[in-house]
Amino acid sequence: MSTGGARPIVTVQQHILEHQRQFPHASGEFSWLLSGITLATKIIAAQVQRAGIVDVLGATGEVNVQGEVVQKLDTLANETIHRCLGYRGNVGIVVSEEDDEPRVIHEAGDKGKYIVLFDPLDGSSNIDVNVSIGTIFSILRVRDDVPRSEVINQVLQPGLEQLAAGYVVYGSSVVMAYTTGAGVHMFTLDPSIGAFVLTREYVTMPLKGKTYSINEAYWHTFPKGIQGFLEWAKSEEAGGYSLRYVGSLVADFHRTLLKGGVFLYPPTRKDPKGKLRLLYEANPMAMLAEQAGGMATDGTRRILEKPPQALHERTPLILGSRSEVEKVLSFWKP
Ligand code: AHM
Ligand code: MG
Repeated sequence: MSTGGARPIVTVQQHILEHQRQFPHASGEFSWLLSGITLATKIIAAQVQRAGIVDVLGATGEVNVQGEVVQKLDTLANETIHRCLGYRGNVGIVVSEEDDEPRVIHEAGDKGKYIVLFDPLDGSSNIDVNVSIGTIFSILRVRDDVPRSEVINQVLQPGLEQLAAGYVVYGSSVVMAYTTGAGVHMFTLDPSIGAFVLTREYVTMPLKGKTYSINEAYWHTFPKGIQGFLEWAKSEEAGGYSLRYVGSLVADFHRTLLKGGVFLYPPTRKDPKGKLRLLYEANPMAMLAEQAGGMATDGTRRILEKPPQALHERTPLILGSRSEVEKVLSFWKP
């Protein structure tokens, strides 16, 4: 059909359906699962945009399994995702940053062949102050070689096994990025029609950038090599880097993906293994980064190759343009 010369409008649903033919795990079920995630993020976006009008700001008074203060929007986002995925027959296990244990939805057979892992609302400290926050997700397939009753062993798969990964950033506009291993694609939520519309296909991360992104307040507790890189980045020799740090991984990664540069969350005195979680923060971002031509490492190995040992395991994370990540590694040998 002719579009009369105008750019065709493609929604995320259409895009997934068309593209699933190109990858080996193609099935209508998989796009059904992804559409559960997009539905949840639209509901979360609506809540985020009305924060302050409806009573969703502030803390719940609880502390999660990671020892962090739980915000009302964290809980709301978590339950929204569970509600949207709970009735999709193909979801077997759901893992969330906000839950101590995985939730088993379907225990056997084809009815639950996917595992969904997510951080429902990343960047919680920014919720109350109208700064960008996000949702991160990762999808794995249930393993045939591990009994379904061994739920934790089912979930502890290295990032290379991810079938898909993505995020939604609730910023000045709401943008979703996803990959199924065939490039990174971006969609912007058009609030007037309630649909994510394709805005960028096959996104590539610039090979080099001019931004480094780190919480430099922890300087004195960083490894010497990281301090060395930061000194270099500020030197005349480096040619003029800028520091940008939102404090929401999703927002900092989104900028790095589009503009290049490097994001760092190294070991600190408070978090000797880094702060970010391997399964639902580092792994999905690493898959997106690599699919866009970038790199993701913990300083010693590729993030996607790390065999996870625990559900809420943390990892150091150096993520971004190849040139900058390699530069960091030239200073830092853990
Ligand atoms: P959260 O998932 O509890 O929000 O924590 C993760 C967030 C990331 O979004 C961000 O990169 C990091 O924590 C910021 O930590 P810090 O305040 O130590 O710089
Ligand atoms: Mg998070």
